[in-house]
Amino acid sequence: MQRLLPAADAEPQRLHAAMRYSVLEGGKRVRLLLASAAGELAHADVERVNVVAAAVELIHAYSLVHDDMPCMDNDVLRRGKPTCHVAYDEATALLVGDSLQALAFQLLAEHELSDDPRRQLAMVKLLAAASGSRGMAGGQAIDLASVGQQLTLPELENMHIRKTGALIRAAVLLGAYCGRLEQAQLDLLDHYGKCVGLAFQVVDDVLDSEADTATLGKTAGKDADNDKPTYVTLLGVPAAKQMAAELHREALQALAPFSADARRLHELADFIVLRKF
Ligand code: GRG
Repeated sequence: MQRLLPAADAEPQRLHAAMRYSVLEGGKRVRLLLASAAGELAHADVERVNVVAAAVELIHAYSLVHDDMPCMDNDVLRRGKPTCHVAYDEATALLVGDSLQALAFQLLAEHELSDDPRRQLAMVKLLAAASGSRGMAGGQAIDLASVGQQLTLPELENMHIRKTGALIRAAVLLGAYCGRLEQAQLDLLDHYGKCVGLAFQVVDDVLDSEADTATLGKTAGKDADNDKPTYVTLLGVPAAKQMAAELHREALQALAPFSADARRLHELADFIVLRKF
């Protein structure tokens, strides 16, 4: 990503410096690592996998920059540092998000990612669908509309499958698409991605209620402060943890046929569920 982002001294410098700040300064890199591990399982070319992994991470970084802005979550801390609009300004943060999103699709368009051009087009479509109004942005819209509302468990799940799950699921598939796998194998990985994507959010809700701001590097307890429905408010902490454990088990089950090739995806599922930050 150091290499793929515009240099901080390239014109317009302030925007490029803010883009680099928002992408390169910290973060767990879960989506990037999932794409990379799925590519490894598919015996894909590493350079190709690096491009799709970076594209997914750029979309994620854009979503965090916009999510933190005063018109959305209005947060001042991200990855242990001032959020983009605080470190720079609101207009710059808006443009950072726009530019990171555009750069992600530029990367998918300008690098050869598959021997089959139809597969490459499908990859562009997959990332667009995961990011757009039926995926992450749509989930965010439902999230904003849900403040102060009571959601049922299926409604909450629908929101999170879109807001958080869609991009995580796409990360796994995009990595896998760089290699050559049978459709049945792709279906198993898709199921793995769906399970870890939802598990990620369930764990995020638990951490928001249990961990402190210093550990998370972002403001803890925001969901309760904002009166947002979460797995914790709906189910309570023990049942939310139980749900994460079940999703974890289901994700590992999907990996079973790949045996040792799936070692890194296995480790990432463990990390997603057992993480403390
Ligand atoms: C603004 C279109 C748009 C979407 C925003 C992803 C998102 C939608 C908002 C982020 C708010 C949030 C806290 C969501 C919960 C799960 C989540 C995505 C947490 C942040 O992801 P991590 O923990 O972040 O992977 P790092 O910093 O490690 O990359």
